[in-house]
Formats: sequence, C-alpha cells, structure tokens
Amino acid sequence: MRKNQKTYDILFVIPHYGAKDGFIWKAIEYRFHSPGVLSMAAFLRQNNFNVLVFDCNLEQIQEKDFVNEFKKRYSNYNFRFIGVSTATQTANQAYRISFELKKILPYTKIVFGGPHPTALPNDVLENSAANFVVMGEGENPILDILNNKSNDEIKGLAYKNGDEIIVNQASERLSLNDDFPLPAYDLVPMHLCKPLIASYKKLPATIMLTARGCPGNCTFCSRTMGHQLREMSPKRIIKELEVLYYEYGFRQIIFYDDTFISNRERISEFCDLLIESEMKISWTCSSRVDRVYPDLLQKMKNAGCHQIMYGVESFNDDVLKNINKRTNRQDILFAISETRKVGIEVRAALMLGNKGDTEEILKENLKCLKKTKPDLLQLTITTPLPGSKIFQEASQANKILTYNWDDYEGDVQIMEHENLDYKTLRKYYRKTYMSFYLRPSFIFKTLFSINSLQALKTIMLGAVAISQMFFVSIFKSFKR
Ligand code: B12
Ligand code: SF4
Repeated sequence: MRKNQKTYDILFVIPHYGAKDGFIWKAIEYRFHSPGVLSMAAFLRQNNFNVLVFDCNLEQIQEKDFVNEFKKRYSNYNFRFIGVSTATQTANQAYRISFELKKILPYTKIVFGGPHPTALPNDVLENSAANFVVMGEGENPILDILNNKSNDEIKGLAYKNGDEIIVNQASERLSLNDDFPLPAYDLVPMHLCKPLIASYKKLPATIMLTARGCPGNCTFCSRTMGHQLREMSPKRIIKELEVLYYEYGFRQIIFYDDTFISNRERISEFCDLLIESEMKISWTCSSRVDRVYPDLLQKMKNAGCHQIMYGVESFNDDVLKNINKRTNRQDILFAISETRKVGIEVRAALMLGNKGDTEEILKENLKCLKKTKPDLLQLTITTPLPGSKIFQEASQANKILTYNWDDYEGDVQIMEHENLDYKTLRKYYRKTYMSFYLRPSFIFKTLFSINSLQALKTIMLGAVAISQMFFVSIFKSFKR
C-alpha cells in the first residue's frame, strides 16, 4: 500500500445511463440517486464498514470520461471491494467499466448487483470482470462478503469456481422495520437530482421508496425484490421525509414504490401524519388501478398528492388477462375518473406489443385514451426484461430478436410478436403519442394552465420531448 492511502471497504459505482452530451433529450431527461445502493451503504455503515459511492448517473459522468474521473478522484484510495450496480440497459457499459477498473486496481475484488445481475448472474460472470454477483437484495450478502464469509455460505451469491459458475440459494427477504437505516444520502450530491417534466409541482424534487416487493405476477415485470410485500410504517416514512425536507431542502417527493397504495390503512395513516406535520410537500406516486378508494384519494389530495401514475398497460380485457395483470377495463375507467374527480392528475402508462395485441386493439387503446382523458401518457413497446416471465418464455422459444442489452430501452422491439411487425409497432407508438398530446383539447388545456414561468418552461420542454420522440421514433423505425 502506498503512503497516505485512504482505505475503504467498498466503493459502489453506478454507471451513467442518460443521454450523451449534445442530444436534445439532455434538456428533459431525469436523474436520481440509487435508493438501493444508498440503502446498502447505510446498512454497511451501521455494521462499521466504511463506504463510498461514485454515482456517475447523478453526476452525469459518461463512460468516455469514467477512467479519467476515477483516477482523478480515487488514485490515493485503496478499496477492498468495488460494487457495480446495474440494470439491463446499462449492463454492457457496466461490463466495460469493470474491465477498466480491473486494470486500475488489479487486486480489488469486483462485485456486481442490481436488477440485471439478479436475473442473469451467468451473463455477468461470463462477460465482465466481476468476481462475485449478488442476486436480489444486497444488504445481507454484501455484509457477508465484507466479513469474509466463505463463498459457499453466502446466500444470494453467484461466483466462479474454476470454469464452473456456482449459484447459491437466494438470500432471505429483509423486513423494513422502524430500525431499518435511512439511505446514506450524504454519500452522493443529492442536489443534482432532476425530475422528469410534468412529474412535479415544486422544486427541488427527489424520489423515495417506502416498500419492497410486489404480490402481483405480471408477465412483463422483472421483480428484483420478490413477491413478498414489505412496507415501512407511516412513522418511518415521515422520519425519512423529515430528513429530505429539513436537511436537504426537498419540497417534492416522487414515491417510486411499485404500488404505493397497496395497503389502504397505511397510506391513510401516512396522510394524516403528513397533514399534521409542518412539512409542505407536493408528492406523486404509482398504483395499480384496482387499488383505488375515493375517500383515500381525497385524503391523499389533502396531503399534497397531485399526480398518480397507473399501470394501465392496455384497455383490452383479453390482453390484460394474457399479461396476468389481474385488472380489467372497468377498474381502469373507475381509477381514471375517480382520481380526476378529486383533482389529482392521472399519468397513464401503457405498453404496445403485448401478447394478443392486434392493430385493432392498438386503435381501441387510442380511442379509450381520448375518451378517458388521463392528463399524461407514458408509452413503451413491451420489452422482455431479464427476470420477467416473457423474457424466459421468449428466449426459450427463440423469439428474442436481440441480446444487445443497449437496445432494452423500452422503445425498440426486442421479441417477435405474433400479430405485429416492428414497423407497425413503431407506427402506433408514434401515432398514439402524437394523437394524444397534439389533440386540440389537450393543447388548449395546457396553454390555459400557464400561470408561472416554471409552467411555461415545463410546457416548452414538453414540446421538445414530443418533437424529439417523433424524430427518434422515425429514425428507430429504420434500425431493424
Ligand atoms: C427507483 C427506480 C428507478 C430510479 C433509480 C434507479 C436506481 N439506480 O436505483 C430511476 C428513476 C432513476 C430509474 C431509472 C431506470 N429504471 Co428503474 N426502477 C426503479 C424502481 C421502481 C425501484 C428501484 C429501487 O430502488 N428498489 C429498491 C431497492 C432496494 O432495490 P434495488 O435498486 O434493486 O437495489 C437492491 C438490489 O438490486 C441490490 N443491488 C443493487 N445494486 C447493487 C450493487 C451491488 C454491488 C450489490 C452487491 C447489490 C446491489 O441491493 C439493493 C438493496 O437491496 C425499480 C422497480 C423495483 N421495485 O425495484 C425500477 C427498475 C429497477 N427500473 C427499471 C428500468 C428498466 C429503468 C430504466 C432503464 C428506465 C428507462 N427506460 O430509462 C432506467 C435506468 C435504470 C438504471 N440503469 O439503473 C427496471 C429494471 C429491469 C432490468 N431488468 O433491468 C426495474 C426493475 C422496473 C421494472 N420492473 O421493470 N429507476
Ligand atoms: S407490474 Fe407492477 S403490479 Fe405487476 S408485478 Fe410488477 S410491480 Fe407488481
């Protein structure tokens, strides 16, 4: 070890996944910290390990600048481990970065974790410089690794033994009780958080999670956190909000839980506590359409909720059955109208290219969108994310068109569809967005809502987003 070197047990690295410099998308992209990494960091500190986080996404450090920036910051540091966190979309970049890290620090062990390694540990061990892969929740396995427990005793670990890949049994799920540490927000520049346009009312804004796991079993969903729902108590949510509000100055919270309203009593009590508190927070959340209770919606509104994103996916009952969403068109219509009735905005998320979709159904979706009038629309082309049932089925049936993880962005066709070709999918992707956002009633409503400089800026960015989406979409139609 060199003189004056600072020694840390682990440095977590999060690759950059936004637009490259110069792209118009840069103006409107969002970026946040990684709640999972900050949670592990806090857990390890509670266990007396020293931890650093290099969040290239939050700091917008692109891959081309990674090595220089790394050397600039850490040349005088010694790390026992480096932990790389990655989703599928950034997997290739994370693999390349791991080889660079091995060149710089040949004796430091590299551990991978996150949604992609959880789903495909073999892919990571075969294509990167990783020594270990952690699957699922990282807190306990990474603690065992840092405690030098032997590999075969660490649940949730995958590793190489010679040429053989060993995948241990899964680790136990954690309970998010009131003693569960707050994420180590102090380890990253939280002031760099930037929300998606039209997802906030106040600034600065950040994200927060209040639960892990989802009892649902939708075929397209890759669940790193498992089926078992574990929720923080309302008191614990308020405790974390107080830190974000008073210590970091956040005034807008985007609750990123998969289904925020899964337990009606919990959210009702949380709203009571928030109303009683002195915090003036605006917030949004996501929910399933079958978890909608008019009295609770009113209370949420009173507590500062101004937008809910619903996983609509499709308005067609057969398609909803095919994707095992366990909701129906009636639930969707009820959720949208009741939410709008209390004055909370609806952001509807739909997917195109689900099992059973036809051109007729895509036309029907557009009609339903115009009729039910959600305030905002978010579309994706159904992507078989590793870890999801559709990925497993499509790869077994040889229907995956590309295993280039860079393409798994949500707007490219990744698997063959029984009725729709890529050109048609892209046509409806474009058409649905355009017809929704460029309809006269939407334009008038939007123009009349301009009551501040902030609102004007949001609308201008929205216009940029729509035109960008249009041109990128045309370009991508020719990609395959
Ligand atoms: C919050 C969130 C975001 C945030 C923050 C992202 C982040 N880096 O954490 C924002 C808005 C920025 C975001 C962006 C995107 N997201 Co997102 N996001 C989520 C969401 C809703 C919650 C994540 C979370 O905090 N979970 C709770 C924590 C505790 O879990 P975790 O992050 O997985 O971390 C734990 C383990 O994975 C593990 N772990 C994670 N990293 C590491 C590293 C090491 C070394 C170790 C040992 C362990 C480890 O330990 C952590 C603690 O237990 C999940 C859905 C979900 N419920 O997980 C989707 C999810 C992760 N997102 C997803 C996607 C697709 C995206 C985007 C690609 C969307 C897009 N089209 O741009 C981008 C890019 C993501 C990226 N490259 O990281 C997918 C990923 C699927 C996949 N197979 O890759 C998910 C699973 C949603 C889904 N069901 O499809 N997302
Ligand atoms: S899509 Fe939503 S409801 Fe369905 S399993 Fe995933 S998180 Fe749960």
